[in-house]
Amino acid sequence: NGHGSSVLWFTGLSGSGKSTIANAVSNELHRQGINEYVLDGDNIRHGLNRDLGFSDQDRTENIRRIGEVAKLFVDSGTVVTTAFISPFRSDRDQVRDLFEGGEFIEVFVDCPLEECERRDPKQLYAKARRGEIKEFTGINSPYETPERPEITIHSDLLTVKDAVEQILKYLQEKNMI
Ligand code: GGZ
Repeated sequence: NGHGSSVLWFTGLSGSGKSTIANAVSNELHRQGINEYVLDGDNIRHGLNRDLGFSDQDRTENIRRIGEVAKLFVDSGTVVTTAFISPFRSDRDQVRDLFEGGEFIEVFVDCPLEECERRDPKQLYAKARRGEIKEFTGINSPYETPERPEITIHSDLLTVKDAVEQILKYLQEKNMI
C-alpha cells in the first residue's frame, strides 16, 4: 500500500531465531518512528489461543486466528511482525490471501535442523528425541519449507544485526518504509 503497513510473517523451525529477529526488526522500526507490533507465542498462545495445542488441526487454527489479528493491525496502519513456526504451506498461503498484493511478506528463517537442535535453548528437541513430546516440529511433526518467500534469512550464517539490515533493505526497496 505504499505507505508502510504490512505484515512480516516469519516462519521457521523452533530455535531458528524467528522471535529474536522479529523483535530486533520491530525495535528498529520503532526507533524510526514507525508504528509496529510483534505477535508471538507470549502474547497469543498464552491468551487468545490458549485453547490450542500442537496437533495439525490446532496449528492450522492457531495460524488462521493470528492471520486475522495481523490483518486488523495492518488495517490500523501498523507494521506487524509475527513469529510462529507456521509449518504448513497451505495455512501460510491462506493468510497471504487475506492481504492486498505486497502487504504480506513471508520471511523464511532458514536454519538447518541440526543447528536448531544444537542450540536447543529450552531442551525441547532433547525431550522430543526422548519421546516426551509427541508432535514436535522437525522431529515427529512436519515443517513445509516456503517455496517463494519474499525474504530468506540464513540465520545460521548471519548476525541478528545483519538479518535486521537485510529485512529493512527489502522494506526500503519496496518503498514500504
Ligand atoms: C513445536 C512446540 C511444541 C511442538 C511446544 N512443536 O522454541 P519455542 O518453543 O519457544 O517455540 C515453539 C513454540 C511453537 O509455537 P507456534 O505457535 O509457533 O507453533 S505453530 O505455528 O506450529 O502453531 C516451542 C513451543 O511452542 N512448542 N510444543 N510440539 N513447538
